Formats: sequence, structure tokens, C-alpha cells
Amino acid sequence: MRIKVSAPIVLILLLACVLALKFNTRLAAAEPTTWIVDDDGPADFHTIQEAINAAISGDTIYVKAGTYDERITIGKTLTVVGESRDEVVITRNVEEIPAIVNIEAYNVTFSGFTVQGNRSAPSLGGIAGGFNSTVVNNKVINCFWGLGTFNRCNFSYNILTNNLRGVYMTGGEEVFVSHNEIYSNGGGIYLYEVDNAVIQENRFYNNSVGVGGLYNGPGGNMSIVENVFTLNGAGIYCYGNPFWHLVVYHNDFIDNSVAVAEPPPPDLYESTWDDDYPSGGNYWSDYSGVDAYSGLYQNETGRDGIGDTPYVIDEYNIDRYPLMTAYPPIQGDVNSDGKVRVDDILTIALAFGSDYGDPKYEPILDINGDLKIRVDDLLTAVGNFGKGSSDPCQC
Ligand SMILES: [Ca+2]
Ligand SMILES: [Ca+2]
Ligand SMILES: [Ca+2]
Repeated sequence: MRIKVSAPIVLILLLACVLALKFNTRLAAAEPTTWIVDDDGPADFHTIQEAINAAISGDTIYVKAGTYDERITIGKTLTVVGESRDEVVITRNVEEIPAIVNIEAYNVTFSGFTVQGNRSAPSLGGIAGGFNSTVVNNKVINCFWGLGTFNRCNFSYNILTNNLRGVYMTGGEEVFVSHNEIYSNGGGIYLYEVDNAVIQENRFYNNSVGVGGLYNGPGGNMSIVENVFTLNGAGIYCYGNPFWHLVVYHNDFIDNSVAVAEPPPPDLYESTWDDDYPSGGNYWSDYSGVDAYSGLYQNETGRDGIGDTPYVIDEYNIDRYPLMTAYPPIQGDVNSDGKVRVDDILTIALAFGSDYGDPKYEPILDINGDLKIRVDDLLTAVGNFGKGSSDPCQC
């Protein structure tokens, strides 16, 4: 029997074959594609969202310099990268909920953009959402809030400025915020009911509040370490219900109107404002104590760079080992004036040859901590000669 095949069926079969081939080629290649976006030049696409729509998970979207007036939703695991943080601008003037850039997938990397909003549009967020996302090297300006509501995410090396709130998180967990420049915002970082956040090595200056909220979930930890808080209304502003466990050390609090506003009341877990001895606590520019003694109880002979009396925020919140100079101290700055000069070197030289227990021995002169003042200590100080400034704020 002869089978009759009509022309339309042949066409459909052919089309199916072509599509299958194309699909298989893409699958077989398994090579991630990089899609180029440019607003005004030759490129695969002229809007970022079109490129995202065309991409599959694993692809990269590379966005060239330009201004992109669009709301973006990233619903796939993509690397979305701008050519230059200052020259690739995503901007919206109208209210977008929740944000201009919305990350809705896992493991997205978003990097190299300026995201600019309009603070008069209520609730306009900068970059929102995400799980296990990496949001690095972006600049978020003039938004109602800059970065928000992330879980298990890494925010690093971003600039957040002129936002009502720089980082605004509610209900997230395992958040790592580091090396960001956070200035001239209403609130630098506001966290509500966030479990296990680490806020490390950021610089907060000229904000109404550096870090605020801190209304942790049950069992949560909040670590605030190695940050610099300068000229904020309040460095840390704690309010709401009691914390669970707040750990704050090796930060510099310099010339804020108040270093810590509304410190936490006592609760199940006490707040910790230092990292024990000799690691120490924080540098407080309004600390008025002196450094003449050393040791766990600050009653042993010799200076150690730690104030001999605690820095008392209130009766429940005490830094037992306040630092005499901004963190990290410069090795060799033995008179704790924030710089290494001739007087420091001379002081070490005068104690040269002494051992722990000798009248001339002081822990602060023993730079390598081997309980003796020798040539290696002197050489380290000489190596740092000239370092440091009389101005602690180099913003
Ligand atoms: Ca001391
Ligand atoms: Ca010095
Ligand atoms: Ca030594």
C-alpha cells in the first residue's frame, strides 16, 4: 500500500527536524553563551531583559556602557555583568515593586552596574531577592532602599549612597555584607528578623544610622566586625524586641553623634562588645581611659594598646577591652597616636633586650609577642615608619 504524504505534513516534519537539530546542537554544545547588550550600538539585544529572556541557565549577559530605562527580572541562574560600574546605568523613575532589579533565581551573579532610582517614588527598591546570589561591585543610589531581602547571599564591594536605606532586609538568613561603602543614606543597613548575618569590613559614614534594627530571629547571631563608623547620627541603633546574640568587635566608632543608640536590654543571650583578651574590643573615639597596664585584668605592668578601664555603653553592654587606636592598629605605633614615628622607634630601642617580667618590658613593644624585645620587633616598627595619619577619617 502506498502512503500518501501531503505537502503540509512534509513541511511540519521538516520544521520539527530543523528545530530538534537546533535544540540538540545547543544541548550538545553545552557551552554557556555570552549575550551582548548595548543600548545604542551593535549587539545581540538592546535591552537587558530581552537578553535574559533569550538566555538559558549558565549563560552570561554582558552589558555595555549606556543607560537602560527598564525593570529587570532575573528568573534563571545567570551571570549578569556590566562593562563598567559607573558607565552602565539602570534607572527607573516610576515605582517598581519590589525593585528595579529583581533576582528570583538561585546562584545569580549581578555585578558592575549603577542602579539609580527615584526616592520620591514610594517603595522603589534597587536590587531585590535572590538565593545564594552574589551581588558585588555595584552602585545603588537614590532608591527607597538599595539592596533588600536576600537569603544566603553575598553583598560585597558595593557603593550604597543617597538611599533612604542602603540595605534593608526582612526575614532573611545567612547574609554576608562586606567591604561596602555605605554613606549619606538615612539608614546604612536595616535588618529585621534576620538570622545569622555577618557585617564585616564595611565603611559607614554620614548616615543617620550606620546599622539599625537588629531584631534577630530566635537563635540568630549578628556579627558586626571590622567596620568603620564615622560621622553617623548613630553608629549602631538597636531597637525593637531584645536581641538574641549580637557580637560587635574590632570596629572603629569615630565621631558619631552617638556610637550606640538604645543598646539592647538583657535577654537570653548577652550581647558581646569585645573579642576577649588580648584580641580586644572596639575603638571608640570618645573613650577617655588610658593605657598604662596590661593583662586580663589590666593590672599588670606595661602597656598593651588596650584601655585599662572598660568602655561602658550601659550596664548590660560593656566593651571590656577597648582599643586605644583605630583597628587594625599599626604595628610599631607604641604610643597609640595612630602613626609610627621616631618617638615610637626610640621607645622600642630603649626597651631593647628586655624580657617579660623586666621593668622595661611592655606588651605593646613586643610586636611579635614572643615575650622579649629584640631586633625583629624593632625591624617591624622601622618597616612601618611613616605609616598612619593624625586624621583617623580618610573618607
Ligand atoms: Ca592596657
Ligand atoms: Ca605613634
Ligand atoms: Ca618580641
